[in-house]
Amino acid sequence: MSLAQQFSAYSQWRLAIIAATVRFRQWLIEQDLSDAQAELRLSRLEARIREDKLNVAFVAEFSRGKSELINSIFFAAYGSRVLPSSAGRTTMCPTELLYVADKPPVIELLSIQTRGGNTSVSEYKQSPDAWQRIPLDVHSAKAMQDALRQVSEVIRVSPEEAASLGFTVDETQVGAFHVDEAGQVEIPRWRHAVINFPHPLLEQGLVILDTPGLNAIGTEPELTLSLLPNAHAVLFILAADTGVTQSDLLVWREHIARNHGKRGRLVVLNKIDGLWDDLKSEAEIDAEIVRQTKTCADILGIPSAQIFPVSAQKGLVAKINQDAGLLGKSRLPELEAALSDELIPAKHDIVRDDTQCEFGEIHHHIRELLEVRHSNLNDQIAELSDLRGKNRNVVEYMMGKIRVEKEEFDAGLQHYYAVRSVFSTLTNKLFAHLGVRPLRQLTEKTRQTMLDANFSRQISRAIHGFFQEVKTNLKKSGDEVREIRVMMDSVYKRLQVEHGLKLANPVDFSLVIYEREIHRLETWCDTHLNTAVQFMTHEKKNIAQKFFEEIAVQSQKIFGRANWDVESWLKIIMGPVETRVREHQLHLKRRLDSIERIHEAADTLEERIQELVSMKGDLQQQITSLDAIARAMQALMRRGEKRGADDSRPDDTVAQRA
Ligand SMILES: Nc1nc2c(ncn2[C@@H]2O[C@H](COP(=O)(O)OP(=O)(O)OP(=O)(O)O)[C@@H](O)[C@H]2O)c(=O)[nH]1
Ligand SMILES: [Mg+2]
Repeated sequence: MSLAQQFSAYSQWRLAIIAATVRFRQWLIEQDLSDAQAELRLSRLEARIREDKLNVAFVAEFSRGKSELINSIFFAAYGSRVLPSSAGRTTMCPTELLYVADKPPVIELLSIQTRGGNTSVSEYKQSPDAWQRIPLDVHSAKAMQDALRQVSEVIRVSPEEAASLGFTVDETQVGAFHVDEAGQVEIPRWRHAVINFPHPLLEQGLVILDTPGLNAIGTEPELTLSLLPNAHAVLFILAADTGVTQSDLLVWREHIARNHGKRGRLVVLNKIDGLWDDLKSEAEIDAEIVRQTKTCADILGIPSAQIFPVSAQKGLVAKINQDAGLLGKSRLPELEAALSDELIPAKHDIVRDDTQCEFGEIHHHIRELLEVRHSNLNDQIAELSDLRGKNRNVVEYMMGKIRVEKEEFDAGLQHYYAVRSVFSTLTNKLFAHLGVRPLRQLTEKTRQTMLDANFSRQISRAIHGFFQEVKTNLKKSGDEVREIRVMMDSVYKRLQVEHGLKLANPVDFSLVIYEREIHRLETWCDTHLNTAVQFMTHEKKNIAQKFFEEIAVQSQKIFGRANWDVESWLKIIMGPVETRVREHQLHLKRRLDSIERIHEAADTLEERIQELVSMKGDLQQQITSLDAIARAMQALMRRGEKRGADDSRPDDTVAQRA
């Protein structure tokens, strides 16, 4: 199956899960079983799956054929080159190709002058006004090419301005950013481009990142700290005509080998058509490709099998002309297969784990509630059945007994209210460390220290201090999480011992993944920033500040996610207690009501028992439906597990069975 087919099958599977989630939510509402917690968790799950993105980045030195490879893998159906690809430097700024449905097809461009300030691209993404917009006419290949040519635009500025924008101006005539005869330096016109493009794969959540070669990667914090490390797959491209040059090796070591383990990393040896030779036999050509692949593998320090030799250009031509022979020779299908093998199963796992966790817990919670109701009804039926043939005195005695039980339970609730107040004190303490506001204050303080700094040591110290405090806050939050957990443990136990309300143990929560992400940012700073600012100049201070801004944005994101998770966890551990207490209160009230009505002879005993039996029937029906929903969801999960997602029918069994 081609990448496009696999991806689309995966998307269908994802849609089926969303549909099942929506139906489950509706069912809960119809059955009057929904509560704020279930509603919140299911709607968040649905939003997460819906917005789920798959990021693929193409990284290499200039002219290795990144853009051509993107054209041949994703855009051949347009019958021509969509992204500009030509000899020399072509893609001048990092370019993201994606699709957001509520925007028209458009290219959004951020001017290179914005690099003069400290605001990072991530931050600019929050302010749409900063971007220039060029509408995209997707029905005309020619118009589209013209518009997309923007990513190759350059401007000429003075050497001083180029330096102030972070370009290393070369004294010689050969460097990438050199001074020409007129004393000017040619630099990219744009800092970043985002192309909103209704391509079928992009519509399904694929995001493609094309990067410019050269040192652009090293100077854009968003690329280094966010876009590349967060990509689900990174393709590193070499070219057969150049082999592995020093600068290829630098890009590989700095940005790929370090950040990306084997998973999600693909190395491509492009332009193998350069080795095709009519005077050589096929076997000789193949042997030459094997030899070149091995050389590259040795230099990069990876096995030959991890390198995919292809011809992006011939692959594109073959697809456009529907020439199967040439396509085979281009070896593009092998690369596509490897890419989808990297991407799709990893994606499946993430979506499946997330769904299983959220759906599983809500299902468990509701199932438990229904079982409690069921057993309460049984008790009540037994209680009333025992009264058959008994006289008024016995009824009175029973009434008194239930009243006492109810009073005792209500009195016991005082303890529960006290616990609630401790719980909110502890959570307030937790958010004082984990909240985004304290982080914002810390960021501001660090920013100010950096601005005032005159020596590189001060900058290093400011950044070090920032990370120390962030880590301390995370650690303290972890301690508070544990404290809350211990307290809830005792609440759960007490409810069981004193009132016989059985609850499964409160779930655990850990902040380890967030600690790890902060650690990644810190390690990066330790290895890059500290050496970069060793001898401080104005430009270096500027670079350090820009990187710090990106670190601040990334840290905010990490803390934002941690907050979100903690909030859900707090609801998850407190929710069942609230439900059970409420349910038990209702149960006692119902028991008392029925017996009072029987006592006043407003209802006969038999009528009341009949009513309870019919309620039990309804409840059993609900349990059966819920089990069917769970089975259907399990089947849907298994479908994603076993066959990849090759079954593309949306699942409708959930609704039918429910
Ligand atoms: N012979 C041959 N040429 C190729 C192949 N792929 C790309 N090229 C050529 O290599 C040149 C550079 O290709 P691009 O796609 O612009 O390379 P890039 O990596 O995007 O380069 P920058 O955008 O400058 O960073 C163009 O002239 C392409 O036509 C290939 O498979 N075979
Ligand atoms: Mg390019």
